[in-house]
Amino acid sequence: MITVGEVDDARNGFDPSKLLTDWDTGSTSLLPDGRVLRSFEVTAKDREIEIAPGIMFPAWTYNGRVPGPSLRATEGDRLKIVFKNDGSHPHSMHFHGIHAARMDGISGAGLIGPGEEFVYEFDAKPFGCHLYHCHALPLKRHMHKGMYGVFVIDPNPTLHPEHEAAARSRLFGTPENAGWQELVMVMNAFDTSFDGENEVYAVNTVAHAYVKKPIRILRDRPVRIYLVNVVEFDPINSIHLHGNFFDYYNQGTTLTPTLKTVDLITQCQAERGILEFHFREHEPGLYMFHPHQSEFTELGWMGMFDVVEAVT
Ligand SMILES: [Cu+2]
Repeated sequence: MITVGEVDDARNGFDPSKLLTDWDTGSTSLLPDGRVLRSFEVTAKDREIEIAPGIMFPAWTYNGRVPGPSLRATEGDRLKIVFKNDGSHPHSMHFHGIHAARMDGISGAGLIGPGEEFVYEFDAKPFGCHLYHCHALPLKRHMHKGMYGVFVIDPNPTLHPEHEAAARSRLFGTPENAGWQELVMVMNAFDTSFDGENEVYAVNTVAHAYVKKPIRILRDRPVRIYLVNVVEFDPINSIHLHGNFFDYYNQGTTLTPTLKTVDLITQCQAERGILEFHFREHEPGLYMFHPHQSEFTELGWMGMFDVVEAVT
């Protein structure tokens, strides 16, 4: 039931197993008022990518990869994103966040032509699991060509004294955060025949990548997934975890779960959230995850966690 053959990760320039944990935290400096200025560089490029063995897709990318870089900041940072368009079409970066109209990534506000550059600047808020995507028209075409990525804003624990431990566990770079196994999963799909229907579905682009190379999970450490749905042409997507239940934080903007003890959540287009679970009481083995739209599963969106004892 899974794809036959191998995708050439080296030719693609990205490896789905590495995309799971590959965060771009930018470069930081201090502003005169003591705040952190966090700067990112993102370039739009045309790139043909292999989405299933032997199936090439003419993608439009951010930084040459699909999904684009997983941008990660801390609540209250001043963000500066230098966006260059080396592609063949007009593009932008539209952030799901709080910002001025002139930073919105629509026409007249950071939608730029080939060869141009724009700098988006705004404050990192609210904390949560967000996304960015191109907002050029036709939007569905620009998005589904690969122009999307995860945009996570970690909570600043000092601003959340009532849930400080939860906030610290989310804050990248803290010992509390290092205890978690964090994974980025972008549910995407590809219309390879350009008929307005998807032929290939995945998390992080390559069909069945995590069936062929299961995601290793240490049994004694908790798991946190930043999950975003960017599938075009199908209104609904979902994730179901086998043999286990999880807590869910819708859009990641709260420090207590919005759903407790569920084994499936549904996401419409651009919906996202954070899943938290563990396998402490499980025996080691392969635990499947997939959407409950069975068609998507057979066309590439399915994976496995390989739960193992802690390596000493
Ligand atoms: Cu675009």
